[in-house]
Amino acid sequence: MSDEKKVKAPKLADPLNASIDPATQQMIKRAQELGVETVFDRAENMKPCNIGVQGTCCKNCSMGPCRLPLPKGGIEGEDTRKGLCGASPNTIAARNFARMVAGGASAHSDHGRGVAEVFLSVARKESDDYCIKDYDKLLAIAPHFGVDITVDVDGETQDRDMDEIALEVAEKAMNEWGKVDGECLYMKRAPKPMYDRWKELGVLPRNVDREIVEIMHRTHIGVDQDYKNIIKQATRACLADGWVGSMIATDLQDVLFGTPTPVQSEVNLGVMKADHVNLILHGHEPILSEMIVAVCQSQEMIDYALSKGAKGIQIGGICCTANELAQRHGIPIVGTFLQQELAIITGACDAMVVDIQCIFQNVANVAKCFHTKVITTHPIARMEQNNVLHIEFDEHHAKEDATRIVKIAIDNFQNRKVEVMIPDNKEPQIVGFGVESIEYALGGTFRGSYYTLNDNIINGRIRGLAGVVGCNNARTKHNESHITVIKELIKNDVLVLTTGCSAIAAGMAGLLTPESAAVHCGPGLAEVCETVGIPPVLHMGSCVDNSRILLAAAEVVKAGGLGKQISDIPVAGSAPEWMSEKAISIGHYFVTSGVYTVFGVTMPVEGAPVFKDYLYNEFEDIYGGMWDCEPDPVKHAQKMIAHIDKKRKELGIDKARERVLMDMAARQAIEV
Ligand code: NFS
Repeated sequence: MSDEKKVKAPKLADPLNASIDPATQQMIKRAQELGVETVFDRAENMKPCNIGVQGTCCKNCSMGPCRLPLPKGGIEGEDTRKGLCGASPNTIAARNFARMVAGGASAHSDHGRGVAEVFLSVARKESDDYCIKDYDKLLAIAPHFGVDITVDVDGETQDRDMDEIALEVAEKAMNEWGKVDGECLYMKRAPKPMYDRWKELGVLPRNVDREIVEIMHRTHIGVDQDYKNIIKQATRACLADGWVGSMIATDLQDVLFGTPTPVQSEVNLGVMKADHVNLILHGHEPILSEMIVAVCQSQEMIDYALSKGAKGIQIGGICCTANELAQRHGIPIVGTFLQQELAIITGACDAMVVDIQCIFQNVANVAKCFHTKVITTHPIARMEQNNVLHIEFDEHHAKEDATRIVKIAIDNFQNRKVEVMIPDNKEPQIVGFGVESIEYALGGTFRGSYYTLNDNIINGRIRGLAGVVGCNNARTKHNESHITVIKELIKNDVLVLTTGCSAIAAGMAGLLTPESAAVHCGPGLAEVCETVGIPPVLHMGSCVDNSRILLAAAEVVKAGGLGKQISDIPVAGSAPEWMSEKAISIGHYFVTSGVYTVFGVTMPVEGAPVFKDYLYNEFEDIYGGMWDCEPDPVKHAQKMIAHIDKKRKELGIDKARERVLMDMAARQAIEV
């Protein structure tokens, strides 16, 4: 036998099994024809570690990694598994879970801090490139920071100077990451009984950074060894994410760039244009991308693009940057997390500009096979490959940086070397719903109230609400679970609120249009959507905008008739194809805010059944919400519907009650 080892050719993904989306299937095939590897192929060749999947691999010190898989057939009698230090499977799984929360909460919250820093520099008038676009929103959020919006002048109440308000809000907001005393101010935006419960349980966050640091400390070897106590800290940190870091990110982005209102847009790879400069913005923060949009719309840049032979500049977004730009400007969305490599494989991506989070390092390798310039822009997110340009973005010279980047994209238009192939597929969509616009859609300027929504829930036209959010995961068929879960929900009259890549998936499947209601919804939801003119699936923005879903739920409570806290209302959460630590943090703040939340794929708790039972069952008595996992998307949706029905029953609205217009005879019959 020869010494030469036989090297097996890597397996290739079957495009039809990899995604339900024809454009994605077409581009996977195209990549394979060109010999360019994508995540779909890699998923065929690297299988996940079974022990890590169970959540019971501990690598928090170098005596390990200690691996504690669940024995085949489960545990009979006492569970004697332990790591070298004696850590139990519950401790290990809880530590790993808490560290995922820390990772996710830090990502959202550091994004929030970045936005707050830009807002502070605007309030201090250090930057001319940005300004406050939404003063109403500034006035709406100021009281939550304890900032007065009026002043008393000689016994008369007068409006306070806007610049003063902005500066004080900016300083107070920044303080939430590291203040010494007290608790995070935004926690009081939750319904009071929930706030009181958090206080009683001792999980109100003190400041964002501290809660994340404390997770890292507690999960170091030899510190916290009680899974319930570890999870208590994870709860504090995730609440600091959802109700503070993410919520401040959303609010200040709205103040700076405008609060979204429903706007028409398009989605999928087909939004790219062969005869235009295609500039793709990928990542999360809208700070840079907002400026790039403004620069691209300038006549100077349009003329420059024309001078290079292009017919114009097509901007497109990927991941949450896409959602941010779509909801404020109607900028088309190119695709989800799993389509990032495919956008380059079209051969028409002249520049892919990235900032932070969810960016595959492999986009740089794919770009080597094409003319695409990959440009990193954030000091904390660089790439090692030498074909990547780094242009560090700074809000103090934002316009200059953005102009440089746009010019690079335009100059690169003439360098295309591989035949361009852009799929035809794109769908129209309405995006940009939020707390304010739902209220407006349901009641108009003067009658705007969540009571119309509540009324439709009480009378049974709308069975309940669902937040379907989160990522794609190459371990599952791209978009299949998102779409199956959402269709099952709306078929059963559940109104869906969506964010992140799930929202993009919904758009790609044509579910973000009012017309889709007649095709896919049960009769009650279809009637409401038709009357009001809204889609049955409401695009609420990016993943930090899950804070909008929390606030919408709080508004439903406030409007009355559906209980006193979020856990009372018929609502459920879902992340059918989750993959990121951010998703775990979001799931945990949904749960601990009172929402029954089902994840797809797998959950890293299977190796620790006692810990799993704590999260999946015992939690309901503590927070009103609990975790669950169901990879089968139909069963997944059915579990959510069963929970919604349980809540309807508890509220006594399980039998549909129509408001009947009574004539005199009917009234007299009652009075008798
Ligand atoms: Ni959310 Fe947005 Fe998508 Fe998942 Fe990534 S883009 S912050 S983490 S993959 S939904």
